[in-house]
Amino acid sequence: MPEQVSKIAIVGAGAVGATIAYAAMIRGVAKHLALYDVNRAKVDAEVLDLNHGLQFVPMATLEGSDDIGVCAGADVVVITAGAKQKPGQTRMELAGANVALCRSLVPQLMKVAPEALLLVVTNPVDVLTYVVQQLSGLPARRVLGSGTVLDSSRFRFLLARHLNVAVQNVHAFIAGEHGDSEIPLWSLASVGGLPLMQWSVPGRAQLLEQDRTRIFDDVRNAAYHVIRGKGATNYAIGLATAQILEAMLHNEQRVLPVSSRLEGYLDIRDVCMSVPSIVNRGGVEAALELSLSPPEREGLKRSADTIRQAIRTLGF
Ligand code: 6V0
Repeated sequence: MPEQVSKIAIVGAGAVGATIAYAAMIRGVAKHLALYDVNRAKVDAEVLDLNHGLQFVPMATLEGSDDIGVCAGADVVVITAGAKQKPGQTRMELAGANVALCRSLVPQLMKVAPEALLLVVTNPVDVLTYVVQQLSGLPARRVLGSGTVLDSSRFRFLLARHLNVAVQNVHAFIAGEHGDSEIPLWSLASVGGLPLMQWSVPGRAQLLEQDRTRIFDDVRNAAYHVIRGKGATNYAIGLATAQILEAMLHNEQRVLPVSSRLEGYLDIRDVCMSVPSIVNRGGVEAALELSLSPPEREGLKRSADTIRQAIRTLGF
């Protein structure tokens, strides 16, 4: 069987775009990587630096340009271009500028890479996933956002550290907006098959209500802390995005809390946000209908309302 050759194009070679390229390259996600950025000096420098490391990773080629034509033939286009949060700024405050960017970017992308799946990372990611889907005219399943994949990994890290168990054995999701209205799905969280709400292991820390409050606050405020210290978040989102890309390009059928358009999910419609969903070569195949607790259902609905209101304010 001929080897399947795949290409990822990344729009925006800033802190996030360059780190996604680095993570994808190390994991050997695709044979070809392309970076596109309006800042020629920046994209050239990032690609040169990454190319100098090719000897140490699985075989791949890497190119960059300030010409969008470099994205031609991509299987997946990752959108990371645009304004980012300044210290203290919320993700929603970026909406106006980044929607304007998408209005000019998406029609150009549809010309050069009409077959691609689109993966939105730029914030506010749920609003932009909806906007990009509308502007592209693509079926909903072909446009997804990185959503709360990052928030869920922050959640799992903090739980694992508190309980002193491996992060790989903690299964827990943050759902809803990738932002201030997100919610933790405590009722479904588990460690090695043990529901987290029943956690009690001799010699280990308990998970009291005040611990849960503190852990979720730390998840929700994580980006604010990192941005205050270093001006951007890049490593974890780079790895999270590389995993989403793998799920797509390698047809993994992986369950990830990506952002996608919901139409009738637990009575939520006409919005993009994150719930655990099956991701494969076609994009988002299905959002899993979970049996949530009443407060979790209410929380998800409120989060959907927040995102939908922002979408309407922007004229979509
Ligand atoms: P950055 O380092 O300022 O990079 C942005 C890049 O976009 C710059 O290199 C610009 O030159 C480039 N750019 C601007 N306009 C265009 C255009 N029209 N076409 C091509 N390139 C363009 O920002 P950073 O990389 O830190 O963040 C990028 C976006 O990702 C921001 O909106 C962040 O808020 C968002 N993030 C989203 C996360 C998530 O979990 N979804 C996580 C972290 C950051």
